[in-house]
Amino acid sequence: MRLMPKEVEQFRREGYLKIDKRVIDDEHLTVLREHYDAVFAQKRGTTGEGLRNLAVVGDSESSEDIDSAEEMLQIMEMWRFDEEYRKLLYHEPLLDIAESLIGSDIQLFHDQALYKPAYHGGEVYWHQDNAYWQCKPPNLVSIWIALDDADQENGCMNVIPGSYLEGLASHGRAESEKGKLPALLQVDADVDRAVPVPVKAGCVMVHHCMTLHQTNPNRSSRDRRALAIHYMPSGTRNREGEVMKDNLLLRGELA
Ligand SMILES: O=C(O)CCC(=O)C(=O)O
Repeated sequence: MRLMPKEVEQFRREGYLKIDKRVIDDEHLTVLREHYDAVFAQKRGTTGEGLRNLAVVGDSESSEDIDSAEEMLQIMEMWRFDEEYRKLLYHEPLLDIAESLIGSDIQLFHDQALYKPAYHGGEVYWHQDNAYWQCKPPNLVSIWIALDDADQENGCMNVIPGSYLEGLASHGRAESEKGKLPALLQVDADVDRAVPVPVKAGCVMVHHCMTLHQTNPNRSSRDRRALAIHYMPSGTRNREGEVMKDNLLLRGELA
């Protein structure tokens, strides 16, 4: 599923791309949803083993503080907990999309399940991913996979087209009307330039690690389950300046 030249051009211009062609078929989607729910159910019974609520307000993000009134749930490294998600890292259509944008030597930076439950799904504030990651060079791309239809009612992605060309903005701790959110960063964004990116279940959107993006709370009656896979060109350095040679090689060769 290599991207067409015009899609690559659009990504280079805007720093994101919505792909309406199905990347995950219905049967695969059913399996992924079942396994997603099973991992979340299993993690809910534990503390400190991968599940975080990014909507927690306070000074610490420990799981004891989980405020179930608002939930922006995250499981980092989903592939380590479930074989279906490990296999998904090697799903050819996803790697073809990544290869069209970052070349043929592709490593996993990490993946994350991002779950906004119906009625009380929390917000993710305007940010650039590389404000968290500080990777060098900042050439990573993320494929955000919708496991449910994601739209403006249940918290689809909003992006600022072209923002990835404008450099890294200075981020601070996110703050809601209830207080500071220790797990999230936030930056001022020119919301007049924002565009929503609704994505149907089984389809994806791709964004550059310098693209400004955000998702709204989910007050609808529909869950919004998603998985983001963050890909890096082999040879990328972490915030300490070290080449991340131990990260999984998904396609091609190590630099
Ligand atoms: O899924 C969300 O609500 C936020 C996703 C996000 O910020 C990301 O994939 O970088």
